[in-house]
Amino acid sequence: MNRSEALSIVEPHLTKERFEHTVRVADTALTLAGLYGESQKKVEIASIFHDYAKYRPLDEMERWITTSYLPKDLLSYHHELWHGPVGSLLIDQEHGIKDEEIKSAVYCHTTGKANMSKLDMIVFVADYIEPGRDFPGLNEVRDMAEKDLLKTAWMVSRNTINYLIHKQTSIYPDTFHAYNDLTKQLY
Ligand code: DGI
Ligand code: FE
Ligand code: FE
Ligand code: FE
Repeated sequence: MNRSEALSIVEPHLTKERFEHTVRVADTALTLAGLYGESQKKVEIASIFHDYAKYRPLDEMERWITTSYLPKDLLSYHHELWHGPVGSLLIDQEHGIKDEEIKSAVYCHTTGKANMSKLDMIVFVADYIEPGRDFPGLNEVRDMAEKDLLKTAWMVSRNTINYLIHKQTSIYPDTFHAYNDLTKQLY
């Protein structure tokens, strides 16, 4: 599957804004792949499909979680967390994408997880720093993305947890697992 095939598969599943975000995530992720020596092919497919399930009806996502191998604890957290795991399943079911590294990067792009691969970190970071985003402290993260991928993933994880605490929302265990694992690797 090449870039334009992948883009034409995801486009009808996304809003115009979300599709434009997806293209920017792919471009950002490809730059990171060049900087950190990751397969351009895998990075391209994973980033193009990362939000594939974003607009599936909630009852459909709930059904996939209930009836598949996906962890059931997702159902007791915010539904915004479902589209990564469900997306990793649907790209296989609906488009035959069976590469476990690609599926993993789609799976964990919102929360991160322990033991993230280089590909996981590239998609996780690209989703956060793509040029259409505007978060507090983002320039510091963008600067770090040119120097140290692990440290950048750590900053994304830290900022996300800080933001969620500020919002007084519950935090999914994988979000903490990502932060703890990256912290242990760095400090
Ligand atoms: O799909 P996108 O909007 O491109 O971005 P995303 O999938 O990375 O994140 C969607 C939202 O999920 C974002 O506002 C941060 C939030 N989020 C990340 N981790 C957690 C979380 N929300 C909750 N409630 N709990 C988490 O652990
Ligand atoms: Fe997402
Ligand atoms: Fe993200
Ligand atoms: Fe995204």
